[in-house]
Amino acid sequence: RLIERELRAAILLNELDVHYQPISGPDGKLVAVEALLRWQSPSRGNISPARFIPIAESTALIDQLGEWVLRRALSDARELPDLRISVNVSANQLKRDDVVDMVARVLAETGHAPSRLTLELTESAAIQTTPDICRRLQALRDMGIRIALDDFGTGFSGFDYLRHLPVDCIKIDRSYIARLGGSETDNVFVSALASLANSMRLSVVAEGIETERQMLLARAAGCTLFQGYHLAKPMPKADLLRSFDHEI
Ligand code: G
Ligand code: G
Ligand code: NA
Ligand code: MN
Repeated sequence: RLIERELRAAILLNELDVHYQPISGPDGKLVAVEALLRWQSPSRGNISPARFIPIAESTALIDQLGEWVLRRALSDARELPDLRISVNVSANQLKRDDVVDMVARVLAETGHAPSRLTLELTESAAIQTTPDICRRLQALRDMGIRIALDDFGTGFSGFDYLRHLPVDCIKIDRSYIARLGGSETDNVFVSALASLANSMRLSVVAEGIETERQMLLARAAGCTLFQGYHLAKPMPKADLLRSFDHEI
């Protein structure tokens, strides 16, 4: 397919970039950044990962792309203060047995402690809860890496994943956060998800916080970490570095 060929070329031609979106604690203090792929194609303009990731996932290209974004994010992180780095991992990447070695190798190459890294497991395709997948996730956790379930509450079977997959964190999908304050039911959903996660000793990220009111309600509902345009948009590394200068 055309876009698959172009995407292969884009990696070689350096058309891909990584932006970073802050994740904050309840006090607004920055604790982590999420790495988000960006593709600026000279012919097609900006192409969203929502479009090209599924295409990469339907081929082996997702493995190459996944390694590329991890290496870029961890290299960039050498210039950042001591924040955690969240990198998205497609469930498809976990189908390969060498994924654990790949992550260990990139961490060693870039000189980071594994505890600095969170892998966000995304499920544009259903995640298989096979013993092999669980074993790979556990091997990553044993190294000290955190595993987050992304977009929790949407998609295939989040509760099933929570029961079977070894994880440290859920990220409540932004569609739930957007409805906070809408009705009592909407608030109850977020509280229930956060309470379930908290009783499993998992951390809970509220995604897509766009207003101060959503921030207050998400905090009241028991979310422990916060991400969204109200706090900061995804930005190039240079802008992120500049924002630290202002703080000093
Ligand atoms: O940043 P944006 O809203 O455009 O991202 C759209 C989707 O693409 C999100 O679901 C996000 O999780 C996904 N995405 C962004 N970067 C990566 C990446 O490096 N790897 C994978 N697998 N998904 C990504
Ligand atoms: O699927 P995932 O949660 O990884 O998607 C992350 C995407 O969500 C990023 O591409 C980012 O641009 C987008 N995003 C981040 N914060 C907000 C927000 O507050 N509102 C909306 N609508 N999108 C957001
Ligand atoms: Na994500
Ligand atoms: Mn997410």
